[in-house]
Amino acid sequence: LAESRPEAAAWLERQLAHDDDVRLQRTLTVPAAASGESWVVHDAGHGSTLPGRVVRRPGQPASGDVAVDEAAEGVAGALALYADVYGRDSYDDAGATVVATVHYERDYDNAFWNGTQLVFGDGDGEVFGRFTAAVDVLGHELTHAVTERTAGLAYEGQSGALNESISDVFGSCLKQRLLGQDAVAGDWLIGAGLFLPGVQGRALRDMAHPGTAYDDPRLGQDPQPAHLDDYVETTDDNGGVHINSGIPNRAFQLAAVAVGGSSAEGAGRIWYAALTGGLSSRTDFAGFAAATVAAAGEHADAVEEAWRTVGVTP
Ligand code: ASN
Ligand code: ZN
Repeated sequence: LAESRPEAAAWLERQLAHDDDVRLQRTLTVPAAASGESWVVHDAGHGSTLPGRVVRRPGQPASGDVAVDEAAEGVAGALALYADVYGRDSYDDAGATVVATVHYERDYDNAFWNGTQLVFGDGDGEVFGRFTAAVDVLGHELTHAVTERTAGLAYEGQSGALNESISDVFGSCLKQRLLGQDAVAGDWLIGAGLFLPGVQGRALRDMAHPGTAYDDPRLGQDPQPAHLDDYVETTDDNGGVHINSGIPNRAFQLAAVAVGGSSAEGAGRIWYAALTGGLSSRTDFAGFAAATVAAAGEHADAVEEAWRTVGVTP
């Protein structure tokens, strides 16, 4: 493994070094790197000019800058997930080089895909630490690029909440795969470890229990609904795309456990087939649910039941 996937092995070692829970997890089972894996990490030096200075490419040793190395290892792992499990050659399925920039601006509390590349802030140092620390967030951002090139889900209302959810789905699949966890063992948290000590919260979102990830005076309470009855109608956040994603997130979590095995190879394959199966950009929850049921084969009943549990009729 260390010879075939050095970045993935380094990523797990880094987790083992700083996370007691992770230390209890089983061994890493990331397969060999796809040939032609292509990525590059840049350093913005706390400025806002992108992409910044090149600091690491494939085959080069760890840089010693933890944000650079987390970005490198996370992107390599994400490319391996897409290549090895879904047969996808980078985000465009044509081998595009994944460009990432770390140390973006100062006290920057987010990570994003800007249409061309990944960008990571270092956090403000009070509430948030560096955003490369959460590999599921990295997978979330790269998945925005995949969605853009496939279903092209419009970033508002239900299609926007699906767009957000699909990023959480494959971000979680990435994290669980790198940790060698199946759907039952996974914690289903997005962004665990981003909050610094003193913040009342476990993560940005909880896919298994939407609405319970945090409750802090500085952040308020996690606003995610866990059922369609509690869908939040708002004009903020493009119609609550980061809020209402709780509903399809929980459907995926339930489906992943019902299908069983690894989330990436089980329910993840069904969600990937739906995402890439020719959906319209205005697909709503029911339309996406129907696409997953249609792609689920022998698991169709289990997938339909997962959607019905969150109030969505495929
Ligand atoms: N982290 C956010 C996201 O990917 C950044 C954004 O684009 N609003 O959803
Ligand atoms: Zn997002």
